[in-house]
Amino acid sequence: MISPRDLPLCAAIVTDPRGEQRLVIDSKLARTEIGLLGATVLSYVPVGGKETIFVSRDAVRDGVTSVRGGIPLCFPWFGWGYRDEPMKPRHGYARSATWKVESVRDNRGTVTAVLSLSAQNVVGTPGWDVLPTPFAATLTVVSGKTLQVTLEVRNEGGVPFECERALHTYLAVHDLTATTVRGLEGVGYTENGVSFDGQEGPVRLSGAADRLYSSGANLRVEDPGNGRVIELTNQNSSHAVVWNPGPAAAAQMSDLANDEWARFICVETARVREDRVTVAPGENVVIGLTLATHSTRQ
Ligand code: TA6
Repeated sequence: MISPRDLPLCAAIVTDPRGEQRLVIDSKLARTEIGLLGATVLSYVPVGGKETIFVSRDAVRDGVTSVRGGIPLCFPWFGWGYRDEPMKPRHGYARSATWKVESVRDNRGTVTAVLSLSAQNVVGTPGWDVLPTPFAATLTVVSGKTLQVTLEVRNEGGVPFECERALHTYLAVHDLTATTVRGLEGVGYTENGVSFDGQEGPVRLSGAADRLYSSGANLRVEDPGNGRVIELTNQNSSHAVVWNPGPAAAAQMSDLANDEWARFICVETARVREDRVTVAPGENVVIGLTLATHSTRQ
C-alpha cells in the first residue's frame, strides 16, 4: 500500500466515519473517488460538469458491504456465472475484497491511480474462504478530461483459468425514462432467459430491464435533463449489459431508495458467457472503458 507521503498534493486516502476507505483525487481537471473496497469508482465529476456516477443515498458505506452504485468490478465471473449451478458470490469476489493503492501520479491535472488485488487478499472476503487460483489484478484509473478505467488480470499460477469480467457502471441520469442509449440498434440480446433477435432502434427504458446484448460496440448515452451526452468507449468487451431494477424491485432493495431507480442506468462493459476467456499461465487479459461527457447546452 502506498504511503500517504507518496501521494501527490491532489490526492488523499480518507476513512469515512462509517468505515469506508476512499482514494479522493481532486485535480484541476476532475474530482474522482475510488473506494478501496472492490476498487470501485464512486464518483467522477469533470471540471465544469456534473456527477456522472450514481451511488445510492441508502448505500452501505461500511467498507465491507459492496456499495449500491459506482463502477463495481465483476471478476472472475459475472452475475451467477457461466456454469449450470449459480457461482457465488454474485459477480465474483473482486468487488468484495479490499484493494491496495499502489501508486498515484499527477500529470498536469490528469491523475493516474493504480490499485492492486492478489489471490491472497481475497481469502476471507464475504462469501469466499479458500485461496483462489493465483492471479494478480490491477485497476488503472485515469482521471482527467475523461475517465479511463482499465482492469488487467494476470495468471500467476501454473494452470490456465477461465474468467468473465465486467465493469458494472451505474451512470447517473436525470430521468431514466428520458434517457436514450445509442449503439445497440439491431443487436440481439437475452433478457430473463428469452432471446430477442435485434434491438429496435435506440434503447429506451420505462422501468425494469436486465438485458445482455451481444456487442462490445462503443455507446452513447443521452441524458437530456442534465444537458449532456456520455460517450462510452469500450476496450476488449464482447457484451453490453443494460440494467435497471425498476420501481417494484427497487422497493425491495434495502440499499436503494424507492425513488432512485429513475436516477440511473447501468450500462456495463462486459467480456462474458461464450466470450469469457481462458487465461494461460503468465498471460495478461485486459478490459477497459473510457467515459467522456459532452454538454448539449449552448
Ligand atoms: O448486471 C445486471 C445484474 O446482474 C442484474 O441481474 C442485477 O441484479 C444487478 O446486476 C445487480 O447485482 P447486485 O449483486 O449488485 O445486486
